[in-house]
Amino acid sequence: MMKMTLIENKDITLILPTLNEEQNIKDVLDIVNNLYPDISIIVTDDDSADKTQDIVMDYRNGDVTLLDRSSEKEKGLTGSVLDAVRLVTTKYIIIMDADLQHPPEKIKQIAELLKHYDMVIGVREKVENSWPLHRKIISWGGDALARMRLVVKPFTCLDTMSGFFGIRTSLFKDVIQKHEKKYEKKGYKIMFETLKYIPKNTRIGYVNYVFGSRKRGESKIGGKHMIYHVKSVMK
Ligand SMILES: Nc1nc2c(ncn2[C@@H]2O[C@H](COP(=O)(O)OP(=O)(O)O)[C@@H](O)[C@H]2O)c(=O)[nH]1
Ligand SMILES: [Mg+2]
Repeated sequence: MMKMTLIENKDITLILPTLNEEQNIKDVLDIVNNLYPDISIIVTDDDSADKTQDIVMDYRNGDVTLLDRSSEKEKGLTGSVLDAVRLVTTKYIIIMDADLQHPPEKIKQIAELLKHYDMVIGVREKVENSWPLHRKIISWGGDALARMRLVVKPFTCLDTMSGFFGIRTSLFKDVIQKHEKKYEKKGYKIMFETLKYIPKNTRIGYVNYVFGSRKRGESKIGGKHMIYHVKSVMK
């Protein structure tokens, strides 16, 4: 009889990067723990000035670890996720924003596809909020540059600018070990950077999602992140 390979919640670590998410982090942890009991969660925080870290430390549901990067000199979203990956002991990793713009319900679909693919990318089929024009241009331009950079690859990524994705831990650790120095640690585009370095034969799956609007707190993305992205495209 063929053995069914099911990915269980305990095989997954969810990495949530945070910077001043006191208004969102408890809801995110509650929703994820309710939907996926036994999942491991790492909140990787870059010295939030608000109560984010206190909320995570006091949180008593499920398996939640706080990675406190307060003493880290080089802060940044990508660097904080790379550090979190080092702590992971489960077979699979899923990275998700901690502001509910990425729908936690989609974790299930990403996990299911990880049975068949090495990496599963969340593709924004719709952006719910009304982004200001400059933000649209940044996103469109960033994607165009990233696609050019990836043209040498035997795959076409359907959303290079997405921050919601899952990956086999051993593959991710391998890529990071070999290419860590080249990652733009202060940047936002860790998924794109990983695509630059993954082996040619990596099997990539896709899951569509609606990029929701940020209901609480503020976006931290700014002009400097565009520069980090351009630097990354050129590397
Ligand atoms: N650890 C860490 N997390 C960050 C940093 N900047 C943003 N984040 C988190 O990364 C996620 C996406 O950031 P956000 O500002 O919402 O970007 P946007 O959705 O593109 O506007 C959120 O969970 C943020 O709290 C950072 O420098 N370090
Ligand atoms: Mg956001």
